[in-house]
Amino acid sequence: QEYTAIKLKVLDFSPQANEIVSQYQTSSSIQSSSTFYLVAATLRPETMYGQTNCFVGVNIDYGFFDIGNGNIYITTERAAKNMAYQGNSLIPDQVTCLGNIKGSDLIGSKVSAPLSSYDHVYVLPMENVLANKGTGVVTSVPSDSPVDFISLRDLKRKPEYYKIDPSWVENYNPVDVIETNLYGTQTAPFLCESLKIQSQKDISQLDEAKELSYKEGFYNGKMAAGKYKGMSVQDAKPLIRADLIASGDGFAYAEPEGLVISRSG
Ligand code: ZZB
Repeated sequence: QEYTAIKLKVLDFSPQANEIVSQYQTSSSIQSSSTFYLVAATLRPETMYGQTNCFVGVNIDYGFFDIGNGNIYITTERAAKNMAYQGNSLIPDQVTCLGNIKGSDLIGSKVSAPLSSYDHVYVLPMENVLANKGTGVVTSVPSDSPVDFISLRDLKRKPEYYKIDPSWVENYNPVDVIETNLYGTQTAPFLCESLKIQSQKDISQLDEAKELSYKEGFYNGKMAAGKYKGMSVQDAKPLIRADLIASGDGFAYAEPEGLVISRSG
C-alpha cells in the first residue's frame, strides 16, 4: 500500500505528554529545542482540507524517533522502521528512538494539520486504531471517512465516558471537501445515516460504508475545497499529494507487501 504520511506538528502537548517529554529533556535524551510531529498515514491526501482531529489508540505504544535537524516523529516503532528503510531516519536503515509514550498520554495534545480548514486540532481516542497498520496515528476526516465521523460523534455525545474535554470536539464539524452526485458533500454522515450506524463499535457496517465512500469519492467525486476546487478527485489526488510532499508537510510511506492489515481484505 502506498500511503502519504502527513506530519501534524505538535503545538502544545497535553499535560501528561508534557510531563513525559520534560523528563526525557531533563535526562538529555531529547533536546529542549526539538520540534515534534505526529505522523499519520493516509490513502486519501485529497481529503486533508477536512481534517478535524487526529486519532490514536489509547493502549498503543508510540515512540519519539529522531529524524535529524531537531525533528522528532511520533509513530509506532514498526512504522519508524519502515520509514528508516524508506529514507526517513537519522541513520540510514536504522531507527533512533529517544523515548516512549502511550496513546492515552497523547490525548488532548494540540497539533497543526496541513491544509486543514481548522487552525489547530486535537489528538483524540478512537477504538478502531490498529497498532499494526500505517503509523498507528490516524488523521480524521469526518466528511469522507465513516469511522471518523461516527467516532467524532461518539466523543461529542459522551465526552466524560471517553475522558476528553468537550472543547476538543464541540466546534469541530465535517467540512465540505468532495462532492459526488450520490451523496452530496457530506458522504460519511450520509452513509452513516442511511446504513443506520450507531457507534464506532459497528465494525461491519462501517467497513461497508468505507467501501461505498471510497468508490464514489474516487470515481465520481469532484473537489469542493482548496486549490483544485472543481477538478475531479482522480485528477486532483496526485497533485495534492505532490504539493504536500513538496511543501515538506508529507512524504511517501509504503507498507511492506503481505503485511497490510485490512478488515475488509
Ligand atoms: C484520511 C482519510 C480520509 C482516510 C478519508 C480514509 C477516508 P484502508 O482502506 O482500510 O486500508 N488508517 C490509517 N492507519 C490506520 C490505523 N492504524 N488504524 C485504523 N485506521 C487507519 O484504510 C486506509 C485508511 O485507514 C487511511 O486513510 C486512514 O484514514 C485509516 F476520507 O486517512 B484515511 C472511505 C475512507 N475515507
